[in-house]
Amino acid sequence: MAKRYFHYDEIASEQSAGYTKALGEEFVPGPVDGEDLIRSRTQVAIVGAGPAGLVLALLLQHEGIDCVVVERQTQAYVETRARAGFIEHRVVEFLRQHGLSEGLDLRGVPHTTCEFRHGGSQYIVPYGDLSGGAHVVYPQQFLVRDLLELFTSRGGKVLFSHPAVKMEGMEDNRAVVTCVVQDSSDSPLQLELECDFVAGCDGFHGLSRTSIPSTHVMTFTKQYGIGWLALLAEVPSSMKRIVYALHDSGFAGQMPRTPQVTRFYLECLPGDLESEWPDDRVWRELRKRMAIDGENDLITGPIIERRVLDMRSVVTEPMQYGNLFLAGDAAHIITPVGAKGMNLAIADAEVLARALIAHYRKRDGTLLREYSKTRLPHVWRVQEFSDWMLRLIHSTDGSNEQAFSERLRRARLERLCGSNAYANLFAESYVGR
Ligand code: FAS
Repeated sequence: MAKRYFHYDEIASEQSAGYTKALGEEFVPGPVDGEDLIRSRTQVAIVGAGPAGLVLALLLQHEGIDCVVVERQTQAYVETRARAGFIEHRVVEFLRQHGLSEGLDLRGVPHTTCEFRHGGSQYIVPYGDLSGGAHVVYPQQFLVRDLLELFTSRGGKVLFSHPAVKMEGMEDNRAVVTCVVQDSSDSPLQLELECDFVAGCDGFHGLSRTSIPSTHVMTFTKQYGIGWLALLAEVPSSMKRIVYALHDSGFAGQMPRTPQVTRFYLECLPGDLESEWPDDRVWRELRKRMAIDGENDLITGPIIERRVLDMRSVVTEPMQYGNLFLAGDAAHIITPVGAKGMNLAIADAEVLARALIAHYRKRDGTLLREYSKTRLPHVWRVQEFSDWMLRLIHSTDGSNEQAFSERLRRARLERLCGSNAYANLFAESYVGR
């Protein structure tokens, strides 16, 4: 059974034309020497074209380290999937330092204040002044599009519609990632990507984390018993900053995204159906919960996306197994409360890239061996902040001491707005300094 090695350049360039098209005369779809398999080789196989995978790919590419990104979805899907939008100060600095911030600098909007509303009053926290840092609002899908464009324009290869279905050999330096090549033909081909290292950047529902034997990992989960209705509305933001409204009927939040689209969140019951939240009910609840002295400045319009999210956080330890390294949501998920998910993913990619570069440039594997130990303390610090923030804006914390929790929430808010030390701590964690 002969296996043919094709350089993925050949594969990728043929992908759009579909595998049916001959690669020169010798390649036809279907059985090849009795084997409908393509084998290729790279130094680092990156699974997943989200923020973690693409930042890692660009940093490795810059150092001339060979890598391929395989992505389950199509390019169009990846470039339009709306998720996060708040980029931390530290991450903005990092992207600028590595020449990855052109779009963000051109179209991103800096933010230095946020607002809490409670009992009809508003409290503005000037976290930028307090921390010396700023967030930049730049939708995740825009950043992903920029990173993809940069990576491919510099010759990088992303194989879209290539779901990884198997990972093996990570524990004995013979790592192979097997992907199904989803193309128009009715006999899917398989691509086997041999590599030195696998970067599992395929999100929480990806293959990487589940490819680690359960005896080698511990998973820490926190279920909050709180649901969030995540909304995108085709309206400009009514308030020019992030607003957290703490209302007896539940939390409501407004997160600016673009001049035309705004992200809203509404606390709901976990397991609520999107169909139970038609537009008029959404706007009625948002108006009620965000009102100041009964007044409201909310601009309403069509809801273009709604999705019920279950508030939970999960951390996997360790974030590596042999030559497989997890980054981003593949290793940990966090509630969107503190807008930390994407920022953590990029921070993982930064540290993993540094470790891989040290391995290839200096033949020094120390940083790789220490990768998980290096990342986990930061991951847990951010989880701790997100947990604190969740308890600040919700009176429900899944326990049945509702009234007690409500008093605690009020006390936290009073302290945040009354103590400089508390506000400084909040600002530093919130802006990610
Ligand atoms: P990603 O999930 O972004 O990317 C993983 C990629 O791997 C995907 O493109 C996926 O298609 C691909 N993949 C999966 N399995 C694969 C396989 N077997 N083979 C090949 N490819 C595979 N964070 C915030 O801070 N604020 C928010 O408002 C916010 N909103 C969110 C809303 C939603 C609905 C979700 C799910 C998350 C949200 N997040 C938010 C968190 C989000 O930003 C994530 O933290 C961030 O996308 C993580 O980036 P990655 O780790 O790169 O994973």
